[in-house]
Amino acid sequence: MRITNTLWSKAAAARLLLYKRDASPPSNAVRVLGAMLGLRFDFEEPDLLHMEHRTPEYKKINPMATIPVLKDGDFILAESHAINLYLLSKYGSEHKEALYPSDLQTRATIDQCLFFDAGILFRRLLEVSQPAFIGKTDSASKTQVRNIDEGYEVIEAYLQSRAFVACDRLTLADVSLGCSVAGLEAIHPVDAAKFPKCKDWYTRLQAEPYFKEFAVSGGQLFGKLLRHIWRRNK
Ligand SMILES: N[C@@H](CCC(=O)N[C@@H](CS)C(=O)NCC(=O)O)C(=O)O
Repeated sequence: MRITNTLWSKAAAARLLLYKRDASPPSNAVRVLGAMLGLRFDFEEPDLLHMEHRTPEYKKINPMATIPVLKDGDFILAESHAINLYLLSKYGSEHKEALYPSDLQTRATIDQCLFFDAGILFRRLLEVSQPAFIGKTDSASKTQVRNIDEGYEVIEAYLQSRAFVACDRLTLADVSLGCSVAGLEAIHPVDAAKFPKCKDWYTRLQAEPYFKEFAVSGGQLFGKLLRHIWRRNK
C-alpha cells in the first residue's frame, strides 16, 4: 500500500525514543504534544530515586542530568520546551500554526510562557521535591507554598485578557504550563477563590485530548510518590 499521508510516513519512519517518567511533568508535556501529533515513542525510564540520571553513561546522553530527553535517530535533545518546539517543527504538519502561531507577538507571548515555565514555575515544584527525594524534608514549607501561589498569580494575570495563557486558543504554552500545574496541584492545589481564572483554565485543560491521560494522571502519580517520600522522611 502506498503511504500518502506525509505526517504519518515521517513519524512512522522516525525512531523516537523518549527518556521519561510518568510522574515527571516535563516528560508529560512531551507526551501530551506527541499524542496530539500522533507520534509514537519508545521509552526508557531512568530511575531518578536511584540516581540513574546522574551516572556518567546518562550524562553522556544529557549533561544536564534531567528527563525528558528525546532521541530522534542519531539526534539527541534534552529540555521539554526545546523538545516540543523541535517535534512541532518537524512533525507538526497542520498543527504547527494552531499550537505555535507564526504571528510574531503571539509567538513571543508563547515563548514568554515557556521561559516562565522553565525558569520559574516548574522550579517551584523542584524546590519542594528535590530536598524530599534526598531525604531531608517531610512537607512543603510556607515559603514554598507562597512561591507556588506566586506562580498561580502569574497565570491568573496572563488569563485576564485571554482564554488560554498566550492567546485565545490552546498553544504549546498551555501544554507546558498545564503539565507543571498538574504537578503543583499535588503539592498545593489552585485555590478557586484566589485564582478563579487559573482554576477555570486548568479545569478546561482537563477536558483537552490527552491532557487527562498524561498530565493529570502524571500529576497524581507525582503526588502519591511525594507523599510516600514525605512519610518515609518523618
Ligand atoms: N526545564 C527542564 C526540567 C527537567 C527536570 O528538571 N526534570 C526533572 C524530573 S521531573 C529531573 O530530571 N530531575 C532530576 C534532578 O533534578 O536531579 C525540562 O523542561 O525538561
